[in-house]
Amino acid sequence: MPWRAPNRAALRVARVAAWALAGVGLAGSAPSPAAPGPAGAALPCGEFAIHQFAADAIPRIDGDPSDWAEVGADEAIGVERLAADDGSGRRPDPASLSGRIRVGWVRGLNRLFFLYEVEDDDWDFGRPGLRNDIFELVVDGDRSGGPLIARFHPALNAAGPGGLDAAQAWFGFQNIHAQNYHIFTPPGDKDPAMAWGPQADWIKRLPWANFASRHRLQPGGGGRLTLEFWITPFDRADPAGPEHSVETPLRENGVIAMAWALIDRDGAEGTRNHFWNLSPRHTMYGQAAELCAFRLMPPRQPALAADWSFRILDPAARTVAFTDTSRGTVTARRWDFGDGTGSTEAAPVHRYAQSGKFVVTLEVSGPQGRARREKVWDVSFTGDPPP
Ligand SMILES: [Ca+2]
Ligand SMILES: [Ca+2]
Ligand SMILES: [Ca+2]
Repeated sequence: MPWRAPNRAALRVARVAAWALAGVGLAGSAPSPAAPGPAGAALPCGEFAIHQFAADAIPRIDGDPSDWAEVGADEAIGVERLAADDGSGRRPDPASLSGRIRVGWVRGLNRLFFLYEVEDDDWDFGRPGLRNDIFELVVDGDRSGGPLIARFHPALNAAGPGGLDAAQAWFGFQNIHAQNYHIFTPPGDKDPAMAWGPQADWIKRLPWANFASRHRLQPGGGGRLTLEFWITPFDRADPAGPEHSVETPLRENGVIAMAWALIDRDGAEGTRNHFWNLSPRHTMYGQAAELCAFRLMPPRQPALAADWSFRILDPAARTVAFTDTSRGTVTARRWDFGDGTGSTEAAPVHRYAQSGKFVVTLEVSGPQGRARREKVWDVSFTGDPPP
């Protein structure tokens, strides 16, 4: 079923309880709106930085961390920031677990990149099932809040209308408006992660996710794991498939909700197990309001780069709305619409007197200098002329 735009009433309801709309009752119908979460909703921890990579510096998912060198130490989150969430405030013993995690994004891609560099004295992997050292990651891209796993749905096993059984809560609710991944560190022969919901067959594959790790670890031994991956945050991850789902649009300076826990299993029978949590709330794994705030950072050293977008408002009248989308500090701009006219506005609307195909140029200037961006025939009202 195709996605259709939500009406305004639905959006208003969504702001009240986006998580409730996201799942049960709507499964199998059109996706619920990708509404923003409650503005400024308080999250119990943060704010952490998501480093912005330039389009020509996107990390390659190969387990080689060298492409992350530009991420500053202030943008890395050390394992020492994690703690037990039982009120004790205990933190990991560096002899048992240490390292850091870095998160990145690229403007224009709805993907979250991670570099996980962790040392453990006793890597637990190679056994079947969930018995593994695990990086448990929870993402709520639009900060919809509320529960995200079936077990926490307030109407689970409730009598009467609105009540759901465990299967309904699983297929109609789990991981839909926010997502939980149990990433195996390292996976050994397993799939890289357990995606904890009925979207598992597609959500952890390309193009929505990609994982690679490098290590020389043996089960029960110590050492360093380097894991590199990306995932896609979804406002709605529909069990019916990606074509029914809505990615979270990532925007510069936007704040998403996210947290993770390192489940460190040490000792032959897991007698020394720890759940080291970035959030102070234990149940963040299934309660999106208990996640931390992460900001999608602007570029560290934005060079001046000219760019612009356009939208044809009326093809018959040939009116076009242009928008300056340049990066860097712009103090002056000059449009050449390709028909002998121009403008100095940031977002001019122009009417072309004649039909045709146009070469439009924007030149911007500021303290960093001057830049131009020309687009050939993007603005066209007719087919191509004969060669
Ligand atoms: Ca890499
Ligand atoms: Ca350990
Ligand atoms: Ca371990």
